[in-house]
Amino acid sequence: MAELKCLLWDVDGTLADTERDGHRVAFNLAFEEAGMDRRWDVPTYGELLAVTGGKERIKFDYQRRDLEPLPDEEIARLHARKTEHYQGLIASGEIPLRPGVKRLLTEAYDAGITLSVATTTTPSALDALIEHSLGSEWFKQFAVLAAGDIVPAKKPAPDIYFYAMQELGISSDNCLALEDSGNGWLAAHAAGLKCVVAINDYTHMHDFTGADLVVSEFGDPDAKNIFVIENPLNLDNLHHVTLAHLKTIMGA
Ligand code: XBP
Ligand code: MG
Repeated sequence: MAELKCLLWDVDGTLADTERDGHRVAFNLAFEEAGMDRRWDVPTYGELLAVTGGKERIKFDYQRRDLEPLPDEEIARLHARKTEHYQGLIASGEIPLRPGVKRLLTEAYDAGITLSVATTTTPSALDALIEHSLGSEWFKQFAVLAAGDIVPAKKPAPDIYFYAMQELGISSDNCLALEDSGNGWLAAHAAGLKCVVAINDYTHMHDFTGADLVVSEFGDPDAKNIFVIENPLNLDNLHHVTLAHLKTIMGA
């Protein structure tokens, strides 16, 4: 029976709802500062989330409007400023962790489960979220922070998961991924991982067929019940998601 030894966490949309009020706003501040008239409203940004990675997303926005592409160096400059704005927004403390995230992280860490991150976002954006939303003591509680351009192919490619597992020296038989989006689920699945999905406003219409559990959020014991969207293993007591649930999924 496969034993749960490691949790691989996605970041954006999973640890915190960073996209609408964090990344999106930061892109727009960078566009404004650069004198561009482009602004990404909430629905438009939802469409652009089809492409992961901020630089790739800017490029995609030009492609899909049949505009002449921006040079890569200009995209890189814009994106660097976007990341600085994002760090400022995160430092202001306006984007909390999602319900149940800190509880589940703590429960797993205390039980000796290795914690790691596998994300598309830029390392300095991830660092800001850990420092301001979780607390800097968490830097040493994650064994590996796999992020951004360290692999050339971003999610839905499985590469960032393969990279994290290689760094950890662990196989997919002993890891479970936590995700929020269709691209994240596809990446985890292609890496051979079991996967629990906590949806959000941008991802609730995505296709999660085959995921091991799909819920509205991880939830907390003293809060309202979570919504269970897909529960193919018929897990019970899903008032909130616990480490025991994750272990059952791993062993199934
Ligand atoms: C997150 C992303 C990232 C962020 C923006 O996807 O796609 O690109 O939207 O971050 P996932 P950067 O949650 O699947 O990792 O601008 O730093 O790329
Ligand atoms: Mg995500």
